[in-house]
Amino acid sequence: MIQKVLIANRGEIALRIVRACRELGIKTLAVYSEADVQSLHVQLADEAICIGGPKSADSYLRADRIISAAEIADVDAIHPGYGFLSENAKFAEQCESCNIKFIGPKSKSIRMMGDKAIAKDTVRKAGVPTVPGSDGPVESEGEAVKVARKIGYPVIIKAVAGGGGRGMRIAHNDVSFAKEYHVARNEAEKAFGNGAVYVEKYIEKPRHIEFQILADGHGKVLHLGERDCSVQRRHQKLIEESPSPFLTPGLRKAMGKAAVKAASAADYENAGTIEFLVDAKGNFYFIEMNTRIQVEHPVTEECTGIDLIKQQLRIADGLKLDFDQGDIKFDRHAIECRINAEDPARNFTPSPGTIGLYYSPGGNGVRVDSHVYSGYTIPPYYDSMIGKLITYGPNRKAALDRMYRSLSEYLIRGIKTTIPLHKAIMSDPVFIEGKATTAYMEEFMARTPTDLFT
Ligand code: MV4
Repeated sequence: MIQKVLIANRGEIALRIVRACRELGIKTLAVYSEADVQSLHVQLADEAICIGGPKSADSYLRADRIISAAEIADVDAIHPGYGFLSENAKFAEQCESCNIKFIGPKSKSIRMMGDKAIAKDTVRKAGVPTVPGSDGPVESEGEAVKVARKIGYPVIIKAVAGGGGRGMRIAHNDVSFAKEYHVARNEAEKAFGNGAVYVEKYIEKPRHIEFQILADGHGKVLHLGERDCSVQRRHQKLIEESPSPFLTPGLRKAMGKAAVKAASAADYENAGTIEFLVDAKGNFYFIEMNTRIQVEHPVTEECTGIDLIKQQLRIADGLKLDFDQGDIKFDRHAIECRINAEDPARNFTPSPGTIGLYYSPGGNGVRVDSHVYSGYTIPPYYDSMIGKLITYGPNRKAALDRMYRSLSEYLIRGIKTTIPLHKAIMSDPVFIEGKATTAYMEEFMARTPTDLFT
């Protein structure tokens, strides 16, 4: 049985994992960088070990130091959180070979789903709809342009090693294709050390809808419904909600089935997410699988009442999921706003610094996942998310009204945050009507005076 867990992460997710472990009677070891000494997860974990300098490359990405800390403190398992080493197949493998349980899927599944062309091919063969395009990576410009002409412009060129929107280029005709193909290859080579790309039809203004999966090590694979993540900017999600205001019961059922099929095809174990694009007509296409717990997991937790981090720990312990698909109730609406230390009126420039007054909202139907507090200094080395505000209620209107109310109560002085932006979005008719696509943020920023955010 898992008795002690090393948390290979920082910020709100590290704190979230400490909390789940504490409720299960599991001891925790925090590892932290020199910039995170005053972080709440370090204070609240049972033990803490400093693993290096402020830069991620000197600390949270140092697999060797993390595994050394795990051995010194004699932990049974490592929870990687999201980002950092969470989707690093080599790290999962190192944990496995050191007899430390990696709380996540098998390294084989991470590697397979990390290659976006193999992932697509695997789920397509299992009968899951994918976007029309090349069969796997394209080998030359000649082959690539043939595929582009066959499926018809516009097309999107994606890096096999990419994901999350990194290394993607759009082309509208043969001339732009020739250029974008080479840009995509060069960018992919530079960013991932792997220039392989594949081509697919570009779906215009799609919705980004993902399904939460839980799979145990005994062959049971369940989905916990969807999250609509269409409100994003430069591939950073800002708002996620469930259920999606766009899905009909029929479409939801078909996508849920497809998500379970996709995870089963990956021989998946633990928590994961199947990402789909959905076009205006309601056609849906698998695009990729995320083999980690995600930032937006609380949305699903508040809709279903299922604690996903506890389920991850149970699954890692070899236990069976003790409920079935039919037992999962979807009787609430939940929404999450990511609170970033950024100035939305100044093109989202990061706003690190010391928080003066901090007062977080509460009351009915409100959850705040955050590691910050009055007097906390946000270091400039990591991403700018300082908290997540989640509200829920019996229906979408109740959850949205509660979100506006909670945003109005949330006081963070001394730095700029995305709170005023979220208030403006909660008041926007397009968002309120549930009409947001992935093009929403760009359109919203273009028609909204930035002084609304100051
Ligand atoms: C696409 C797409 C349209 N067509 N694939 C973005 C995140 C990554 N997981 C996949 N993404 C997309 N894939 C096809 N075939 C649109 C997106 C996409 C996007 C693309 C370019 C610029 C902004 C975007 C915002 C959301 C989704």
